[in-house]
Amino acid sequence: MSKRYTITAALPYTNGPIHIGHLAGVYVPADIYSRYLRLTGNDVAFICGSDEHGVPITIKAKKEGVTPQDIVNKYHAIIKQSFIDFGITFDNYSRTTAQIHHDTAQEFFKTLYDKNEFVEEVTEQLYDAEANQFLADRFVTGTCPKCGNEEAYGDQCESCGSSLNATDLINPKSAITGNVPSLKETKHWFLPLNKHEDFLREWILKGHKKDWKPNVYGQVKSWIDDGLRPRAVTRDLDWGIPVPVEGGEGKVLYVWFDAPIGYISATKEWAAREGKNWEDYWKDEDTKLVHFIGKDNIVFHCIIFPAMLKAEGSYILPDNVPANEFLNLEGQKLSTSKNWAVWLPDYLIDFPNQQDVLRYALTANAPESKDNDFTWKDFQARNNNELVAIFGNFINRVVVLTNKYYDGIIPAPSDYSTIDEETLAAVKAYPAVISSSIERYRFREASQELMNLARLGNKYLADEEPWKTFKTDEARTKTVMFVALQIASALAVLSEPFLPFTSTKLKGILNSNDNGWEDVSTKDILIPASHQIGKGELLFSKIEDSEIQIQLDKLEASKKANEAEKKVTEPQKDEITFDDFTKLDLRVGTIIEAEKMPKTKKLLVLKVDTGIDTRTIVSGIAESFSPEDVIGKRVTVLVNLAPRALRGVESQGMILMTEDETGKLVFVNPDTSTTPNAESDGVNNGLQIS
Ligand code: B3M
Ligand code: ZN
Repeated sequence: MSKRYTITAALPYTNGPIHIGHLAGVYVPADIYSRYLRLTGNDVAFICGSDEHGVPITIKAKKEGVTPQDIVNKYHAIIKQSFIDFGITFDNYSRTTAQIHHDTAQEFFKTLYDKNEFVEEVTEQLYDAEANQFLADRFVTGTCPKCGNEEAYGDQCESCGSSLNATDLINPKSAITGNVPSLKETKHWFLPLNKHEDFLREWILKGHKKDWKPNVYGQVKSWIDDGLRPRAVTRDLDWGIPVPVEGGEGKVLYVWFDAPIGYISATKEWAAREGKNWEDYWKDEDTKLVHFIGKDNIVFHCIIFPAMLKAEGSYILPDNVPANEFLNLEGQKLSTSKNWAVWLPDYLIDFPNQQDVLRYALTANAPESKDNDFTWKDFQARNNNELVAIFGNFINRVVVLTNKYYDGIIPAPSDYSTIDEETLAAVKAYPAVISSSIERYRFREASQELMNLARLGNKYLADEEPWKTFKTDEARTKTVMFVALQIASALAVLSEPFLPFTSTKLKGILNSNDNGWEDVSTKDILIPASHQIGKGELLFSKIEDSEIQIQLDKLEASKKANEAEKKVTEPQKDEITFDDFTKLDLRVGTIIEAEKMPKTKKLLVLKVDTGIDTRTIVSGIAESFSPEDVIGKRVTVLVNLAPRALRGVESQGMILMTEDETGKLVFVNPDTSTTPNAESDGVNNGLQIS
């Protein structure tokens, strides 16, 4: 029986392209679910759009010397195209700078304001006097009071997911000037989440939310158990949606207040275009609302937005929020700023028309219950060992043999053997098996069930060997090929949510597009005898090691660039005179003994023959060199540095070190033959000073 669904996918920030982590975490699962619901006859509004407000965009605009609108216009177009390229079938992909969104968000705010759902309060907020700017959200970083993450933001800690007020941060630092912020009074409107604690506890913890994923339910429970606090829903910023009430001049709606309302405004926009009633999708209790997000957005979709909807009073609440965990790349966290990512536009350049390969690899390895790692080797294996060797190989054999034996005309079967009947019965079971996984948001599992159907086809052909019976038993061969073509037709239908481009191609090859999801389990014949199929084409092609190496080299280059960038070039110190310099007594010495300083990670205790004497020098090079590495090494020694006690050992001098282009610690190499103690202009104790 058809139901109505509103499916939302997190609105991507428009301060950069999207990468494989976004696809794996949010957009591919949401698209699989939406395609499946449509295929099974439901009324679906699949909604998304660009999240165009928020501090990251203003930071990027400042950095590039353009306006925030320039930034969002650029990336809105890039992101929207990426979703089209990867077959993410939103019914509407809108944007939060659209007028309809400004109107909807301001109206929503005004409704809560008029219902006295906000607490209006003048509080002290973090302020950067030099930048003349209040510091909220990404304008300030500091240590998370919950988990100690030192790079938490003013509104959220991405490490533990906690939502924060900027004044919660320990050792806050302005992201604009680096200054320690001061406090300054300002008025804001707060949503008193504490007032909604009982409702949230009832709705989620006591209510029927046991079917929420454990990673989601667990996070929400811990926040509610910790006690909820009022959250500011306005900001002293100039980029965003103006606060539509008295006293709101110079203030905008907090981005996480306006963004989720973006789902509603995008639905309105779509419904108006399609002649539908948007309220059916947001105010009808029979509509099922499902939010697809990453785990860092759980608090906003399970606590804050539901509290807003509840306070407004006329909206439905989410039925489920199947948040995924994070995807890592080659063992490291995906990072936009470190360019440690696989950007969707770049992928399509290197792997043209292979969107389904990435969709499949990301689904089969999705971070559904824990963070997971994307490796190019796994990507290659998923393609070569599954898509090519199982799915593609089966289809290719069926199509080639049908064309070779029967000119592409499907032969009529004779009586089915037991194996035929068992195989066709197994095929009929797959819609329910895959449905069960999809309906529980287990898309990894569902994708493997689809691959099992292709395995069934391969096994059937391998067991029945029509290429052998063709010469000896015409009737049997026709029956086997007929059965194999039914399996191929089932794959064409059931693959659509996962491999939409392949499904379309396969339906074209079979010249058949009139089977629905349920038909695979109800119809005895999906594709009839005498039907003409096409010549066929390879659905997938092998990915060579060389193609993978190119990707690994790209990441290596990113790593090197990051290391080079990390080497912050310290500003030059205060100028000294030549006289100051001549006070330094630099000698060429030789390390004759070396040992690690007990209980320390960084220190080596060295015995150095300085040419004057043999002395002990403690050097912080243990993380770069082992004692064996340095014995016998000629080094540059500052011998007239006042002795210092380090961990109880007196160090009588300093060995000069520097860094090479990769940031690795190296000795200042006294590669000179001049004997020590030669005093003259420009030569200071054996070291050539140019
Ligand atoms: N713009 C995405 C993020 O936090 C955020 C989602 C909004 S959904 C209403 O990466
Ligand atoms: Zn934290």
